Amino acid sequence: MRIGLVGKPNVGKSTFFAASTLIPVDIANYPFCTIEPNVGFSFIPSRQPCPCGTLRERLEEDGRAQLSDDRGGSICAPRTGSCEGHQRYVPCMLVDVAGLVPGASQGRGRGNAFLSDLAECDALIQVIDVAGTTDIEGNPTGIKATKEQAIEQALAEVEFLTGELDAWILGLVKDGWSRGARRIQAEGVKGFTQFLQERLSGLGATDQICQRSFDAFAQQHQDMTSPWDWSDDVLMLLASSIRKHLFPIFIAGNKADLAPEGVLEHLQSVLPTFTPCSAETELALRQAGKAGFITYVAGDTTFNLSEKQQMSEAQQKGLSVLAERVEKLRGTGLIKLLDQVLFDELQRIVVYPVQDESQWTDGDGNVLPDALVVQDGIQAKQVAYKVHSDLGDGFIKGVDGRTRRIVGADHELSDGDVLRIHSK
Ligand SMILES: Nc1nc2c(ncn2[C@@H]2O[C@H](COP(=O)(O)OP(=O)(O)OP(=O)(O)O)[C@@H](O)[C@H]2O)c(=O)[nH]1
Ligand SMILES: [Mg+2]
Repeated sequence: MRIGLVGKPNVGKSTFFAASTLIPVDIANYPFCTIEPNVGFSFIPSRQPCPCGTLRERLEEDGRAQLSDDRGGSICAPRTGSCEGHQRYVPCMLVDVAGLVPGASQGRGRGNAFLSDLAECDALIQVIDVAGTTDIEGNPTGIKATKEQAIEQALAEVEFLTGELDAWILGLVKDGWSRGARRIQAEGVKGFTQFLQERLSGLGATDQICQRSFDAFAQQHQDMTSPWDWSDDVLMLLASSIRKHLFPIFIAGNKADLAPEGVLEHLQSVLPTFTPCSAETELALRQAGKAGFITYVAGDTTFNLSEKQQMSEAQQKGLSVLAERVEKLRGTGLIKLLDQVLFDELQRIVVYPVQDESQWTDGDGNVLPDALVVQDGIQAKQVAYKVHSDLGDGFIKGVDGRTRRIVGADHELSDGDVLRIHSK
């Protein structure tokens, strides 16, 4: 599962990436600063509290254990990510790619190489510049944009990206179209969606995605009698439907800290997936947190100054600017957006496989070491396969860690479930 950060050059994609992953990458105020994609994990707060809270209560009631109050009372041992105050952080892969310029689908800029960087993404976050600081190619404009200019430029960015993606997919579909047309004639819809899947498998298109894309297309274009005569407009309709299903796009309205008055409200009212963001602010807060100047919980709308650290006047001033910004913007938007993409759009839940159903530990006694991010509706046996193929092959039964009930292979898990798997 991965989310791609896309958009024209110089909008703050790498800043978004660095703030979310804390991986240092090149950031600069000129286009094409990033060429090769950056790949890394962001850790996102799970929606349900970590089961280590429930476990702790139980252990305390039993009066058996001396439990530490470090980490806000969390007693789990995450193998990846972290947990603080029973708030578990789960990994989500992000890809920060080179900026996209008009004409990329015809090979401009990084062209097709760029597009293939996106191939395996399940969803895209398009980072746009809501402050109008850059032109469509990412060059700094050097002038202070008006509200109208900023809105116009932001909407042009959104339109141009979907246009490029559509054109790219159209190219792939058109190439070999006579074969596709023949398959509609000979095998009907089934054969045709298979053709699409074969053409687009490199982009991560599944049967289901092709089927859904085709269904949506067919609602707008019912006539299937002579597909070899379909005009480019009709094929574009198909390409666009595929793009919508293959790459759901969310908009990060970045540089919100510099947006002229009224721009954010307007964009929010016309773009359904729009979230105002300030990647630069998030990056500064995370770095200040890491250096011990503040305590900042990613996604929060405030932070606290640390009493321990001595600060210079300049540092204090910098932090008060940041405080004003996060208060005004009500958070930096990054975690809010990632949460929405991961849990709402991609419908992921978090489940905790364990080996000991009462202690919720693995074989080495680690408490709740793994928090798996999986598709909602996943069944017990599928979870076993996620842990290890042997565990899936030899699946006998599961035990729900909370209720201690035995569950079968097709038992559907819920967000925050603990599952013990018995296997041959
Ligand atoms: N004011 C403000 N500036 C930002 C924000 N995010 C990024 N920037 C600045 O925007 C410029 C470009 O940032 P990058 O992250 O390198 O942009 P990019 O989209 O990765 O650019 P390319 O790799 O060239 O495509 C840098 O000068 C950043 O400091 C923000 O939230 N607010
Ligand atoms: Mg970059």
